[in-house]
Parts: sequence; C-alpha cells; structure tokens
Amino acid sequence: MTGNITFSMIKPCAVKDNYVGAILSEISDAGFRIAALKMTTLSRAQAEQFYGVHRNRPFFNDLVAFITSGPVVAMLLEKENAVEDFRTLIGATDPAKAADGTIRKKYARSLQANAIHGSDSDENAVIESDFFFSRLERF
Ligand code: FUP
Repeated sequence: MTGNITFSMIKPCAVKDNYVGAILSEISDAGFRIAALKMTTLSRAQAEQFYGVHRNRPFFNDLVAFITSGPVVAMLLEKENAVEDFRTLIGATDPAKAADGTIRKKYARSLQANAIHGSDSDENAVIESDFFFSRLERF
C-alpha cells in the first residue's frame, strides 16, 4: 500500500532566489493538496535532528550550516502515491543529474543547495510532518 502524504521543504537557497511562488504553483499543478504550510528558520539542534540519518556523513556539518542559513518553507502534501510522485516531480538529489522539467533541474543551485526536500518513504513522511506541524496546523 502506498501512502497519501509526503513532507516537503523549500530550502533557504530557493527562498532567497525568490522561487517560493513558482515552486508552490508547480506542486499544486501536479495535483498535490497543501494540507499545512509555514515559513520558519531551523535552529542548529532542529537541523541536526531533521538530518540525523546523515550524522556521520562528511557533508553533515555543511548541510546543517546551509539549512539553518535562512528561512525554509515547510509543507505537508496530500495526493495518492504522494512520496513517489513527489520525488519524481522534484528530480534527482544532484540537480546536474535531475531530469528536464523537474523542480531541482529548474530551481536548484548545487547538490547541497538543491532547492527542495521530499520525504523518501511513507514512514519518514509521517516523522517529518510530525516534526514540523502540530495537529492544529493541519487542514
Ligand atoms: P534527498 O533524499 O534527495 O534529499 O537526498 P539525501 O537524503 O541523500 O541527502 C539529503 C541532502 O544532503 C540533500 F538534499 C543534499 C545534501 N547532500 C550533500 O550536501 N552532499 C552530498 O554528497 C549528498 C547530499
């Protein structure tokens, strides 16, 4: 069975590049319903928790510095087959390898500053959504 929610976050690079509106339009046009949405800046401790799975990777410190460098736009998205369809919409992690037409291909700067996050499993979609949103913030 595939889940019908995913979690996404527009990263500080794309917020600074003024792509929030364009990216939200693409997400809506692709058939996702925005069930929660907020702009916020992560603390270092929050970023370390969010990216905890990468704690031992060589890029971890740089990744935490980047993701805390400015506001992000976090969202909870609903659609049938949400996780897989959203990963297709955003494209490969490295924008140089992302397919034409994908959000990362169009709006990312680099592997680190890759414009947007999308959950990689139904389980992580729930964990990440719960990390950012209370019950009262979901519609
Ligand atoms: P993704 O699931 O596509 O977000 O990619 P990963 O979970 O593999 O990586 C999480 C984030 O770490 C990426 F969005 C970008 C960053 N990253 C680097 O900065 N350097 C790397 O070598 C790999 C990933």
